[in-house]
Amino acid sequence: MITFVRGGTVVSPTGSQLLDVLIDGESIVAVLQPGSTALAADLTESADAVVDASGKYVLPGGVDGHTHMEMPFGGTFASDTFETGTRAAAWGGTTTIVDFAIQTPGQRVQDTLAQWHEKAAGSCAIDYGFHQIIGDVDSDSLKAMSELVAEGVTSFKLFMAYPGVFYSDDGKILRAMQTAADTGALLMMHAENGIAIDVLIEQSIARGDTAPYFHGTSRPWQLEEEATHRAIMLANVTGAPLYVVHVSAKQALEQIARARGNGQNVFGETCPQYLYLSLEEQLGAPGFDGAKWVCSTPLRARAEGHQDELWRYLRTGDVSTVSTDHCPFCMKDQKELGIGDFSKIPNGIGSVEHRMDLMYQGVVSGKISLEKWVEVCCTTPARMFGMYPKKGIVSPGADADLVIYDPNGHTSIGLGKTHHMNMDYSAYEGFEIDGHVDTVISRGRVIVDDGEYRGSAGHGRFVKRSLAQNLL
Ligand code: DUC
Ligand code: ZN
Ligand code: ZN
Repeated sequence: MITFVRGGTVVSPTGSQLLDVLIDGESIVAVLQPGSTALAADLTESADAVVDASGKYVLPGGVDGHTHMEMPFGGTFASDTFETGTRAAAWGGTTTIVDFAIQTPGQRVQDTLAQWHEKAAGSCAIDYGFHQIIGDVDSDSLKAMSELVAEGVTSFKLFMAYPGVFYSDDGKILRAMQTAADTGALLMMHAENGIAIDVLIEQSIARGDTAPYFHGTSRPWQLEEEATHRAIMLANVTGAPLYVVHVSAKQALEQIARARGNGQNVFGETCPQYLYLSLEEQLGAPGFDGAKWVCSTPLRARAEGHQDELWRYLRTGDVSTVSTDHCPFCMKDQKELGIGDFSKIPNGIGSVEHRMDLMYQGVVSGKISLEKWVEVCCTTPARMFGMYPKKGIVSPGADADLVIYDPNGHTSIGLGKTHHMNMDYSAYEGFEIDGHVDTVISRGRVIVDDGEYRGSAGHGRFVKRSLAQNLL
């Protein structure tokens, strides 16, 4: 099957250019100067399908490097399955996700990865890979880390938060980082001081400060900055490359920027919720409504200026990627578990469907360039997680994962309008986007076509990843 994508502006981190794209089967085989009109006319005649991209952007499919489909957490499960979550991702122009297999104490790492493979296989609309959460660092799990690298699972998340659940102390972190340094794997860190946070939570509840707002105040930025600094120092001692997930505090980013300035392999990830939403407006919503936005790290105070700094660090490159940390829970029966006690609200926000749009709005408002949009949402996540150049670039030899994005289109975000995630609310209700995902192609197959879904569960394949490709 030959598909010819004609007349669009192909966007990459290094520039934007009018180019035609030729797809044969699952791969891009050529990008052509539109000046070659005879050839273009010929291809328009002979191709099995022609996609008219005139006046639109042609992007590499979005790569969301941080999602949690069906994640068991907070006494329930994230409400999107691999089927519903990857379908929603496709609607929003994301063609690859990297989800997290989870090991907790008492489980063999390999068994948990096998469980996640089982959940995802045959269910996904788009391609997917796995990171592995190590919830119990011991000699078996350290050995498993080395084995998993050979299986294409090349990144491992540890937690400095959640004592008694996922938490690793500094000694365990050091050992896991030594293994990461030996194997070349990427060490991902949830950097919040969970021991101190648990004391603040206990004190808050005892005072009667039980509303969702106090989720934010019991996880202050100082405890994100401190943990980020500690993780950087431990990584420095061991030589492990470090990727700090879901950074929300500007002070944590200062730590990351400083380490990068010193030449250390440290990378920051942020998420749309930290760029747009705040402690005052969302977590502080009346009644129990703030529960919709309970996630960790928490939304920060707008008045403290975190958002502007996060956008700035995107421009400077010290925030390397924007992922969603898609971890959806419905209000009914899920978030409601925390009525009267915010600490029982399952932590997470769902937005896998909206990342490309929300970040495009940053282009419209002049916060980032068009090329930076593609860099942080597509190309750098592909390189960070060892999938480049199959993913993350419009180039011959790459998988034909493409998004045709209409800068003259419009997207209204809200429950009854564009929302395909399995959630009974939208974290971005009422957001208006000056652009629209028109067509989405996954490995040569059109899966979203002008408001029509044409994908299928099981089209998505497991991506065996190599080591990070963007180390300093
Ligand atoms: N950290 C995540 O990365 N996702 C969900 C919850 C959390 O704490
Ligand atoms: Zn986390
Ligand atoms: Zn997460």
